[in-house]
Amino acid sequence: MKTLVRVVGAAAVAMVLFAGCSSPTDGTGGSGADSSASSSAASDADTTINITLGPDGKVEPNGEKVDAEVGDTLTFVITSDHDDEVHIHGIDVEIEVPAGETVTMDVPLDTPGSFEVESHHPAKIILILNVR
Ligand SMILES: [Cu+2]
Repeated sequence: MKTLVRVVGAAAVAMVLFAGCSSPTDGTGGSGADSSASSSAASDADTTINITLGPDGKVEPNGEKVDAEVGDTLTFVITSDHDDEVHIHGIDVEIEVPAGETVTMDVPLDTPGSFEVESHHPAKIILILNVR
């Protein structure tokens, strides 16, 4: 038992050190394993996603699916006619959008999965991000 505890402790230290030189916020344990072999470096990894919030609680886009790949960076350009937030579930990015302003934010994708992007006022699904 004591030996086991010591081993676990050492592993935890190693993970902290490793995390220190990459992203401190991922914590998903990666799995992945395959990392899609060749990856064929699909030229432009950057995609711009334009989002409009309002008027009358409408959102644009409105529930569309967006395919992306791990390693892509999505540039969100968000305009709202009211104070709102755009929340990317799973990635836990929350973008504050003040009334009448346009906010631009780059979101690097480092985790595969399906993530809902939603507004909060009102709560609507803007798009669904499928990251592979
Ligand atoms: Cu949310």
